[in-house]
Amino acid sequence: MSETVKLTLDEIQELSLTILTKSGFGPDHAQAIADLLTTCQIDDCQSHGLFRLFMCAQTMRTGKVDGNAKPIVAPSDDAVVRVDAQGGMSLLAFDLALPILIEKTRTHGIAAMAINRCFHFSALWPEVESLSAAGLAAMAMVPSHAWVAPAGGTRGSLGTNPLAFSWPRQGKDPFTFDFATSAVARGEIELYRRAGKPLPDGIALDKDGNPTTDPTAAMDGAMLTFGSYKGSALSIMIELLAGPLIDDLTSLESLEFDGGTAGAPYHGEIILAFDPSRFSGGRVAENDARAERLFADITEQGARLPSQRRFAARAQNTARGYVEIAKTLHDDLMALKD
Ligand code: NDP
Ligand code: PYC
Repeated sequence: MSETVKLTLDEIQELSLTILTKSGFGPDHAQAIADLLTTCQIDDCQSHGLFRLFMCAQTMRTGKVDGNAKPIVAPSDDAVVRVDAQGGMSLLAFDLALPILIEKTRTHGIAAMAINRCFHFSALWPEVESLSAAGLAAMAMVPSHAWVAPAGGTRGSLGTNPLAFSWPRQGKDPFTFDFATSAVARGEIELYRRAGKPLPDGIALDKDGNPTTDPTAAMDGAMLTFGSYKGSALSIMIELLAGPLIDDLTSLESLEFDGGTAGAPYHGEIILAFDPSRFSGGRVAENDARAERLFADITEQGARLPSQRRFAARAQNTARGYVEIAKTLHDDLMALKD
């Protein structure tokens, strides 16, 4: 990062709440979003921290999101908890249904949360980590807007479709990964554009279907999936599980709904949770030890586990009580605030 500005955790909250409230979010949504952005910024997730305030403000400008939506959980006796976000941002819906998902997972061994009719702008790791903090393994998936070409294609059919997973570890940070199935998140491409830097090769096509390293051309063209046809197939799976399976929109339909207004994607989300104590034949401790042996074998050879960078950033930023963000980002946020 070139020139930076230091922000205390209170300053992140205050800046977020001011911008969100000024944009038109009611107090509950503003607080949930500010908490999430603070969590992401402490963990040094630049593409889904304070930077997301622009997307939140723009989504409110579209007039499509309800800044005071009150999510509703549908009663159910089975292992699926459905929560209707009522056209608001997704976070309050997740928070409302989380204790029910945990209870259902403990009852049935495996359970799912389906969030419907939500606008979605956020990273998924805080959600799966709230489940691993309760001793459960968890996965989460969402579509987005159809910005990503399928392997072999040239135009956007798929979303950037993140997949997140978290595995609880006794006395340690969980094993978590959370990544877009596009080669990088759309937010990363926006950060390259803001910094005036070219993209790495192999990430995007221009509008004529030619490879490009120009972030603006990439955003006007199509992004590529990671891992060629493998990432493409995973992305299609996410479209299906977090779209038609739960009676909600695909990324193609989300982009149509957006109608060129540049708001956050509007669709559903699916979260799956597993209770290890119900799967491991009464041998939780032995199976935990086997998982730990695997993690040790990985790290002993110099490889790092996903999320280790993030946990190190959390420890550092929490200890010193501030984060650093790009001055250009800070300047633009101050302009949004005033
Ligand atoms: P990255 O390509 O940076 O990958 C992120 C994951 O890979 C993290 O778990 C990261 O851990 C891990 N990782 C990175 N490098 C290594 C390495 N060398 N060895 C092991 N693990 C590694 O992120 P993306 O750009 O794909 O996605 C960023 C965020 O964007 C995600 O949080 C995602 O949820 C969010 N997103 C949200 C969308 C939405 O619609 N809501 C859409 C798309 C993305 P670490 O953090 O420690 O580096
Ligand atoms: O970075 O691709 C992305 C993204 C989409 C919605 C929120 N983040």
